[in-house]
Amino acid sequence: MEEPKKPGCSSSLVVSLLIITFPLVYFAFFQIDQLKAHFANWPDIKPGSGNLQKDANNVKDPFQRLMRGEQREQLKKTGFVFLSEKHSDSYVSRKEVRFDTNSSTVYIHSNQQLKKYRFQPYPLKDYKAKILNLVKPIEIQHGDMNPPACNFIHDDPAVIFSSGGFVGNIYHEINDVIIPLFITSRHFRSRVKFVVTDYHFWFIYKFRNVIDNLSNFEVIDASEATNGKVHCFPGAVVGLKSHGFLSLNKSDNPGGHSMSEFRDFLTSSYNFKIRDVSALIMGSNKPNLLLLSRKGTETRTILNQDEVVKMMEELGFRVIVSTMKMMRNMYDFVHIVRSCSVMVGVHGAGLTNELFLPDGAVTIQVVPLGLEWAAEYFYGEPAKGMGLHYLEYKIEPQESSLLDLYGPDHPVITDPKSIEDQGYKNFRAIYMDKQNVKINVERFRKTLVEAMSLLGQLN
Ligand SMILES: *[C@@H]1O[C@H](CO)[C@@H](O)[C@H](O)[C@H]1NC(C)=O
Ligand SMILES: *[C@@H]1O[C@H](CO)[C@@H](O)[C@H](O)[C@H]1NC(C)=O
Ligand SMILES: CC(=O)N[C@H]1CO[C@H](CO)[C@@H](O)[C@@H]1O
Repeated sequence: MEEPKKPGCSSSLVVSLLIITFPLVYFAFFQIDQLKAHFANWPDIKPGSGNLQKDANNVKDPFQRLMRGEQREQLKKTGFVFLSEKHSDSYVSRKEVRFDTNSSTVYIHSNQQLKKYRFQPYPLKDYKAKILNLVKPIEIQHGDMNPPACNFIHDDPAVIFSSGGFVGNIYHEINDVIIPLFITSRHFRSRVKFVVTDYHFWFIYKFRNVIDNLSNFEVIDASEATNGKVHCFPGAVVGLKSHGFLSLNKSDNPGGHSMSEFRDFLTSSYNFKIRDVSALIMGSNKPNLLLLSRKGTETRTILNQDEVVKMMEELGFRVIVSTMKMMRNMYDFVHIVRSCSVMVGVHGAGLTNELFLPDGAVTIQVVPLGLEWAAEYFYGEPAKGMGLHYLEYKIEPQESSLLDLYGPDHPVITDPKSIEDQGYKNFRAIYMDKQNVKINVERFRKTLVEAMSLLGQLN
């Protein structure tokens, strides 16, 4: 993905549009003890002391794949590289790494002059100010110093990353952590340990199917709870690589990881039986349509949802309306998504679930006033990259709750751009946080008919 194409759109606008709601109290729904039992059988880490000599000779390639050219030469020569890229900073060491979780410092001893790097291991580098207090920085000390003794010695390399930031919002969970984790670690072929700063157990649990299929080992919690522990690894990647919003670039490092590979990986991790939408709509079954309901969020909800559902049913869809309760169980929910030929939602994080739709399915985004660009950029473009059909239904002023609030002649209605130009905070407060939609069912019907025809259900 490229940077925002829209002229005059600032970085802070981009990220702020992303931050939709704050952590749903996910863990509250789980019996933590029971779940911990799930992890109890994973290979354990070995307690130890003293020094670790072994370098990661057996895993040279996975490190080298993360960079090219001069940097790769530097890695071969010195064993380490600091990578400063567009979306993230990361540090790669093929030499022994000691991570003191208490001070959040990574030590790599060598005879070279001591160098220090400090960064947040979270791939929203472009939006540093926004994640400032949400991601604990890591300091790297490389060179001539006295590293602390090891409390734990590991035989496999580590990928160290944060599960803080905007985790709690599904868009960010997948965009900021899960896809970058896949990009950074897939080619280690599960012989890699994940060390998580700003650790949230519920997050690791929620994405256990994905994480279990990227690493053979128990996730290591590097948050405050484990103060005073020094973990030693034969090599490490600190920080995650990102290729841009909800996307993967096959040509970029480490190479070969495209959106289609990521979707294959999801298919295997979640054990999806169906790949292509054609397998769903064979025979006389009505195609399933998932309507992402934002009821309970009080913004960007469909005020006449019942009427909309009725129209969809009349057209021949079997409509499944998502509820908050349904979404709490990730595994079950993504299987529901996979059973659908069409997913419909008003602009918002729920549309991230398009990742789980079968190939050839249709995403329909309802675009409220003022949010055309964000809609296209965050969900429309990515949908096309996923092998999905993508349709938009742009609402008209009559369909926005803002019309009642401001009247037809107010610039909020007539010229959203002018409001945006006055600053993002106010723009967001109006268009993102205060806008519901009352859909013109007759007009929307045409979009649904188009979806039907894309599915080959109309002659
Ligand atoms: C943890 O870090 C704090 C502050 O840097 C330090 O005072 C304390 O001694 C450290 N604790 C351990 C067990 O190393
Ligand atoms: C993908 O990566 C390559 C190599 O880094 C780069 O030249 C290209 O511009 C990237 N494509 C996109 C769409 O970002
Ligand atoms: C448990 C699980 O989902 N394993 C899968 C992980 O990924 C590999 C390679 O894609 C699959 O073959 C496994 O079935």
